[in-house]
Amino acid sequence: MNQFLSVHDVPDLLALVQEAAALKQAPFAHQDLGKNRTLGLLFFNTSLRTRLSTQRAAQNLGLNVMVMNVSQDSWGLEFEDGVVMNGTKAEHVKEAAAVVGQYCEIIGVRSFPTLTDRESDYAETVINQFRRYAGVPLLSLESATRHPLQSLADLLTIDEYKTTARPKVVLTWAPHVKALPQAVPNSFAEWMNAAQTLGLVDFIIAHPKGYELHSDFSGNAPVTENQAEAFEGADFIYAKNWSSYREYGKILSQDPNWMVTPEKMALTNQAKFMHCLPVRRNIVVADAVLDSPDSIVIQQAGNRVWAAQAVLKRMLENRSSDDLRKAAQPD
Ligand code: AN0
Ligand code: CP
Repeated sequence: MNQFLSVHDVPDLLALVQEAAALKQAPFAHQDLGKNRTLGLLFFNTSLRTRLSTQRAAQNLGLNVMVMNVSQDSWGLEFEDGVVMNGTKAEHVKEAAAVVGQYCEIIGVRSFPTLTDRESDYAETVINQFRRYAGVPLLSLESATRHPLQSLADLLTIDEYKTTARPKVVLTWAPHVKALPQAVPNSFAEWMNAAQTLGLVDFIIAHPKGYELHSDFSGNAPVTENQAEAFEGADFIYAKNWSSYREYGKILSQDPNWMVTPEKMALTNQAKFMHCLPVRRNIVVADAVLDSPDSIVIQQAGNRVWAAQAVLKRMLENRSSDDLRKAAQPD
């Protein structure tokens, strides 16, 4: 695997989920794979799970890890080509990414969207510039429009907790006090649509008017504005807030009626409750749901280790450090 930026980088979805499940059973089976090689993790935004689970995954493979909060500790980066750099940005990504690529065999980048410039966010300017200039394989730690390590962990979790061969999975919008990216729901939808094609799930999306995701991500999934109807017979409820794509980055509703409550969970087929975390209690989901035995958010977050480990293993295996550099040459 030369890069992991979306589900499109995964040739065999089921095999990758099975790989993650196998690593969970035998975390240290490939401890030599990362020997004398280094993973660099660059964070433009805050993180708890992604930062720690990816480090843990790397350690399990014997990789060295370097982590940097680039927006705080490094030079301000310019991402546009051909600009006169007479503003506040001290360094161009062209040099910065290439330099980090000299120190690491794989680079991971977390960079949230601006939520103001839709065109630049959906062009994935930041992650694509790293991809162009890093010279080594790139791992998304959540980009402007996607969070693939989260989605892989989500699919592994659904596979572990399903009680029927083809569970009904509901992605439901929920209220929030801040405008949040579409990355998690975009990515979840993209992965669930791929899983549905393989006959693994039945996937449906519920959100209030105006919260439609870009059709590249929602695909052919049924969409309803009736949350209660979506919950009927559901096996998994995946809650997430996101801001509007259409009225880009805007909060159109904070309707508390969309919070996930025990009354709504009672409509389901004793569904498991999922959320990528961090979650705001009693805004997105009621305490009684999050604290119930049907909530699997902690197990879901735990699975981030195996998702990251499976991806790092696929990037490293059967390749020398030179091979990794050659494979990452942009097309
Ligand atoms: C981020 C988001 O919604 O994309 C990160 C989630 C993993 N969440 C917040 O900013 C609260
Ligand atoms: N779910 C997730 O990616 O969490 P962090 O933002 O804490 O990494």
